[in-house]
Amino acid sequence: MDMTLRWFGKKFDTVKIEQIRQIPGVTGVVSTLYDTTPGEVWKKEEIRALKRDVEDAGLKLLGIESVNIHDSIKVGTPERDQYIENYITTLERLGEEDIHCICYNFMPVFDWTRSDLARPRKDGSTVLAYNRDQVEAIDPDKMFDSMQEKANGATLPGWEPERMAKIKELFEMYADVDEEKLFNNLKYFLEAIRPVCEKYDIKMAIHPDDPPWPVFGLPRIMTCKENLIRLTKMVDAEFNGITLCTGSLGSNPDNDIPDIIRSLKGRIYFAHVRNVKHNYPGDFEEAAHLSSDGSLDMYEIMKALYDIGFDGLIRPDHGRAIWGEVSMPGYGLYDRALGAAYLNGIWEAIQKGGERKR
Ligand code: DNO
Repeated sequence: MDMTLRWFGKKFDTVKIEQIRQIPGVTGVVSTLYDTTPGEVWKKEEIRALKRDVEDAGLKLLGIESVNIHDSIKVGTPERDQYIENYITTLERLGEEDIHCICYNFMPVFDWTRSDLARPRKDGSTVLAYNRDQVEAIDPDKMFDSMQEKANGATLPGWEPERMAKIKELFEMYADVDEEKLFNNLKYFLEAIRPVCEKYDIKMAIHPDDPPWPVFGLPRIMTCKENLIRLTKMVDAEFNGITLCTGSLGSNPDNDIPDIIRSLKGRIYFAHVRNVKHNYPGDFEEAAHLSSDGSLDMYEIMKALYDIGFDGLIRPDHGRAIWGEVSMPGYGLYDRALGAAYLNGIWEAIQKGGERKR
């Protein structure tokens, strides 16, 4: 597997690519053209410039997180074919630059959602947190402002201000979209992009919905083992796989992550590995990566990945804000670096483990 970090590019990230280079065991990054909006065709020169920035620091651009999907594709409006064409052109250009793993999501309107981007913990750090009652008390029209005002001045991934400015229209677009429609529209999209993915050996790795339940009455489908398996079967081809995000799936205690990993053997191309702490039903907060700091068993998760022969990209995920760092919430350097080192340590121990000599 390749240990990576998510990097938002020179213009947008508080973390420097040279700093990422110094995290032991991290060989590459996943990045994106952060100032594009969903639906846009990515420019070749911009893809190359991003690649150069990464390679100049001695790292590899191993994947894209994300190429976001235009809402008309998710809703299935007549304009979707044009937007799918645009997406295909972007994939072609990425394929030509030797990029083979694309993370995307199919969440209506809002990407990852939290009630709090800086909930204090006992150790003095702050973390992203979710409280169902608090989220439900927010007027959906105000959700963007509520996230943005806590974002340390950063634009949050998946919360493009241009889209959010049209929030009412967005909600109207999705008025008659239920889970089945969303699944059908996802299938339509995947079938359309299949040839380009197969031509360039691009693996599409859908990100689970975060949190994995409906928010503001909007349907969410990438939520559990059954639905992830349904995705891989409905377009049963190698290119169609998943990003195994332990924190997103793991915020629902009913999801057994090691079991999900084993059930999706061969179709996991990217793993986001982080811990999450369940406080009580409807309330969770993020934690340090360490097993004992949260509710997930990180050893069992890494062991399941090891056992299925996982050889894709992996990255630590959201970190706590520690040591006074101010960054895009969840995406500082320090705690993610600790996470990468910890996950690499678990992996090495599993690899070398074997039978104990007596
Ligand atoms: C949040 C991220 C998501 C993720 C997208 C994938 O921190 O996990 O924004 O990158 O949903 O498309």
